[in-house]
Amino acid sequence: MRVAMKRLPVIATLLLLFAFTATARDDRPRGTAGIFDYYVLSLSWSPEYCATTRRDDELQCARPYAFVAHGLWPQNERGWPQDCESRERVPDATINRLLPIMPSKGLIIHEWRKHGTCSGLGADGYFAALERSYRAIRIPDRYQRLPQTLTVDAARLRSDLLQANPALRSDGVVLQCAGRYLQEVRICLDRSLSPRACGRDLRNRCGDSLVLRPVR
Ligand code: U2P
Repeated sequence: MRVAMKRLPVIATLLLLFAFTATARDDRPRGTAGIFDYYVLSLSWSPEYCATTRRDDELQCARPYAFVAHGLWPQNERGWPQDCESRERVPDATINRLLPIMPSKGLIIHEWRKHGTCSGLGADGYFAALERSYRAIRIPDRYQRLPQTLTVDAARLRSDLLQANPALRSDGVVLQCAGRYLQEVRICLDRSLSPRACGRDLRNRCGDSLVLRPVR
């Protein structure tokens, strides 16, 4: 009994530590499939990803991709649900069909587990929605073939995108940068995949002028 009492502070410290690391590791509770407000279609500027991220992803970075599909994220007006319950796996045929626009098998599987499971659509329905929303966006020619680094005003990039896609709303497009470098364009869509305004927590993270690494 006395030994147990002596160990009490140690046990209490261990319990506190465990509780703290569990919270730090995953502060987002599991979402519920199908319960969300809208979607964010996230387009990644592949040259930036390939220049800055350590990856074993030969396919994406061995080829001259420009904007690739990062994901279609079920989103709430604040925050987003993730890692919803599902035992479904992404069929190989779906992966192969997706690779031309989302050129990483690892990313496809990750996006399904983290976001797709929350769509409530099942893997086929989710990736069909992702494909449909990606293909509906017209990327202006200027950004498809970019042999040299391009420095461009954020306002110009936004207006080019809006001009090429008149249905998009200017409050439905947000840019994401790392320093001056463009990483992503995020486009907000309602649950039927029509353009809508982004939630207030989705903010532009680029300065007035930004840099696109070349497509090679
Ligand atoms: O921004 C860093 C990563 O956080 C996840 N993210 C971000 C914003 C948002 O609205 N929804 C969202 O999921 C993304 O994580 P990933 O899907 O890449 O694991 C994003 O890359």
